[in-house]
Amino acid sequence: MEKVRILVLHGPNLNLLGEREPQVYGTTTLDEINSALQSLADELGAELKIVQSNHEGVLIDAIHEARGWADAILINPGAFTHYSIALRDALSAVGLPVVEVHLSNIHAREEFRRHSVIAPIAVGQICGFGVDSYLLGLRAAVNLVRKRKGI
Ligand code: CA2
Repeated sequence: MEKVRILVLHGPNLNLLGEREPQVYGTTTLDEINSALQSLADELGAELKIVQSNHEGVLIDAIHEARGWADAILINPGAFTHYSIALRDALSAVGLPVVEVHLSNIHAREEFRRHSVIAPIAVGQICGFGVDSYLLGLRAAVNLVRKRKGI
């Protein structure tokens, strides 16, 4: 079975997961999320490249570098979700299918979190399921690549 390549991006402050605000974001650490993603990727026949950064430009560079390698992008843009036109433009420019995920239900939180500038250029958004948002998002990304490429 041909491998599907997925770039996984974690935005700002997600490196703090499990250490602060467990009532909002849970007790799972980013390393644990990445391990769960890797196990699922192995099961699904997918290859992952995982990047976390607190810097917009680093995320944008990773998106540019995904051209020619990745089949799709799974991204939790963190707070950049709500205002980074630069991140949206980069995602849009590379033309790869994007799955947006969030640990929390952004639509049930403060008004400023209810709007995503990424959502209109994403294939879809999954939010509110904690770590499962990522796992569901990975399944969605792999399935849509297999369907589009017929592999
Ligand atoms: O729910 C999500 O996944 C978010 O993308 C998380 C972002 C937030 O700005 C978005 O509105 C929704 C924040 C990630 C910050 O993560 C922390 C983890 C531990 C302690 C503090 C922040």
